[in-house]
Amino acid sequence: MTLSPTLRSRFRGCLVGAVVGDCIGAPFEVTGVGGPGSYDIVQDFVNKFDVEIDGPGSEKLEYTDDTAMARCVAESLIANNGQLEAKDLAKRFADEYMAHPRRGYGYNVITVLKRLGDRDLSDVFAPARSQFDGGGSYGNGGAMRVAPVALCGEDEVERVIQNAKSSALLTHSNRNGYNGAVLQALAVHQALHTSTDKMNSEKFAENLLNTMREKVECQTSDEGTANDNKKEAKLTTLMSQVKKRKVERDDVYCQRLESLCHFLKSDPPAEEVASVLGNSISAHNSVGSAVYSFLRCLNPVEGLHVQSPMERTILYAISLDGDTDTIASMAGAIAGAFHGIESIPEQWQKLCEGSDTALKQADRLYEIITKSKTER
Ligand code: F2R
Ligand code: MG
Ligand code: MG
Repeated sequence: MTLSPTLRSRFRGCLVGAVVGDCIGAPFEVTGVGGPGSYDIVQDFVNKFDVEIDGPGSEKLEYTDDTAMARCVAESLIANNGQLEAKDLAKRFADEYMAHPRRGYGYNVITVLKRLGDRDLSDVFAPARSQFDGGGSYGNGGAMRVAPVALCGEDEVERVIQNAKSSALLTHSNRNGYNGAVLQALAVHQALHTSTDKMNSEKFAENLLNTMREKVECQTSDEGTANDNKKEAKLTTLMSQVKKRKVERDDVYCQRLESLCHFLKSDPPAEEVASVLGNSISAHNSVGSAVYSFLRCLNPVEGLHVQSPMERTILYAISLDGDTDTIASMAGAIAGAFHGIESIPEQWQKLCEGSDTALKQADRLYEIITKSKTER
């Protein structure tokens, strides 16, 4: 029987896992890995760390916007005793962007970050609402930074959902943008509270699917207006239209999770995973891949020669190609919350810029959460 890591170790693993995923994945966001499943290229890159860390003038792997924004979320939660304060978070995002604009931010979110810095702004959610002609962004920027919110969820799933949504809405008002953050936060939260000897990857995925179906994507625009009979009739019509492919389903994360559950049984090649679950900059085409990377890598992957499930998760996520830093960062946060800090090689931590800050922030959040629990 394997001993589960302590909760403190899981907090640390989560935030540091997100940083190493971002830093190791970032060089490939620009160059690509040469197509999904190019395990050798990613493995060769990591194998060079041995030489680089001891060599003269070894340079750190730099973090990008994923880590810059996640640090703001953690700082804000620490300053507000574990509570999510949207105004405070908005100011931190704006200040961070103004201080270090060259961290590879999404092309459109920059407009929002500049407006969040306006001292006269009365509604901090307004700039995000006007993005894309009022449609809002569905980029994965809300999801990539949400892990600290999940750490502060304690055992309240509703709180995780609400806070993940609020934190994302500051920049991403499209339902696929903020619901991606909700799914990522739920995955981190569930990983954090699953003991290693009770892990069952299929059940883990089914549980996420049920929560998204019952508490998140069930909320349609006419929510609360129709009575139960009318709702049921509408659902039956909708389902028959979906079967006839007359309308697109708007529960895109449930669709991704259904495919993910199927993949856990069928174990398709990386090309198929990337094509169905996605590997792009949009949240609905990347969060599912991060969750799958974690679950799939609990077991060995043919062609990926690494023993540790944590390391395997990061390498596999990057090997999906596309938005490599973000998919690896999200997968790293989930895997780290499950496997704990001991699973992340010290050498990786030393090489990745920002690991030390993530470690300190994890400890502060852990102290806040455990203190508030004992006081109740
Ligand atoms: N920006 C990048 N990568 C590009 C390369 C950067 C390069 N290395 C550099 O140095 O500059 N990566 C980062 O961006 C992603 C997170 O983006 P976020 O925060 O969601 O930003 P944004 O701008 O809101 O959305 C990203 C793009 O998605 C498309 N998009 C979103 N909503 C849309 C909509 N409603 N309609 C049409 N398109 C929409 C747009 O192309 C946005 O620019 C992470 O990968 C992070 O690493
Ligand atoms: Mg990035
Ligand atoms: Mg990215």
